[in-house]
Amino acid sequence: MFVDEVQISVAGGKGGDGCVSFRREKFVPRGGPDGGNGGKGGGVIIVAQEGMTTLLDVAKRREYMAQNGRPGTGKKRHGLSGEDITIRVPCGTLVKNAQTGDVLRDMKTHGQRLVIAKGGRGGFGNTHYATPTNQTPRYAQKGRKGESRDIVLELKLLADVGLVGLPNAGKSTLLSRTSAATPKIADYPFTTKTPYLGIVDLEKFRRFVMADLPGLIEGAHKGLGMGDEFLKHIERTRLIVHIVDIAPLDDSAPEDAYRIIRNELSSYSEEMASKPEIIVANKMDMTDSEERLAEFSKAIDRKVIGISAVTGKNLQRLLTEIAEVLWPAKK
Ligand SMILES: Nc1nc2c(ncn2[C@@H]2O[C@H](COP(=O)(O)OP(=O)(O)OP(=O)(O)O)[C@@H](O)[C@H]2O)c(=O)[nH]1
Ligand SMILES: [Mg+2]
Repeated sequence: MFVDEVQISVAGGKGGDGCVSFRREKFVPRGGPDGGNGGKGGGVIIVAQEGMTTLLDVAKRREYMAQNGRPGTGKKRHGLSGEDITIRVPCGTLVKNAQTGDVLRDMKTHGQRLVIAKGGRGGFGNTHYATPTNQTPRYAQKGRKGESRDIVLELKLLADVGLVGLPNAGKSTLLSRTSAATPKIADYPFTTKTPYLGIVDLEKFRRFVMADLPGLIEGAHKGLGMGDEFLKHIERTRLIVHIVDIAPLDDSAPEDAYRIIRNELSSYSEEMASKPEIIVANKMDMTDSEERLAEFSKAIDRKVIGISAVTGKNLQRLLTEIAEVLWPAKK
């Protein structure tokens, strides 16, 4: 499941109180003040983390409270600072003020940090207040409260493009060639077990998220091979890239493979069936592929882009075609 919106409360830890204390030693009847400062409260920090694709982990908790600072103690010992809490979110997560909906930050790049709730300052111990005219201050400062707020995390990393096809068509290979994602690739069907996301960077400011789905089989829409679960994840994509193996080992016809998947998409929902689709013939590095491609295109009476996810052939053209659907030129 992609969890794409979560509301949480965050709070920095309270600062530790300062300490009132006086030196007590043998032979030092009236020792001076020696109360230490309180420690700083921990902060709550949001960090963008590459490779995460859902807010599922974040959603396991409603409240994120950092640790309080420890109070100061005698002998001028300062309290320990409270520990920070780090909330890791996928790159592309918007941090919003839950009350107003204002975007506080777009966590775009890996490692980007946002201190969302500062910890409170620790209070000064009485040592701090000693002056020549008041050598025995009997007060210390309280620790300050940490910041607290309600925020909404919203993941914008929903897939724009969904890759579908029979098992072994080369979906994961294509994703790994066009993004930094590293899905498992192998020469047997059902290698991919769960949807996988990759970010494809085009030119500046243009990037899209592509979801690699596990291979679909006949009956997927009814739940065979968990196909309905997977199809759910591409419900909100704007475009389907349908990959067909142009030279399948069992010599089956590419148009049959194509129709099986089309049938699953339309049985799943009307909406799915009517999504824009780019048809891709993969493994064009295999022998006789040009002839096969021509036959295939003719059989289904649709335009087909021939690529090789392995050699990289025509990948740029495919990405350009995808971009044209996602960012149509204004007339
Ligand atoms: N010759 C050739 N082999 C390819 C090409 N693309 C993928 N393959 C091979 O096809 C096999 C399946 O590739 P995957 O990318 O795992 O296929 P998939 O569609 O993700 O498969 P599932 O996850 O099982 O649905 C692997 O052995 C790949 O190396 C290609 O362009 N040319
Ligand atoms: Mg795969």
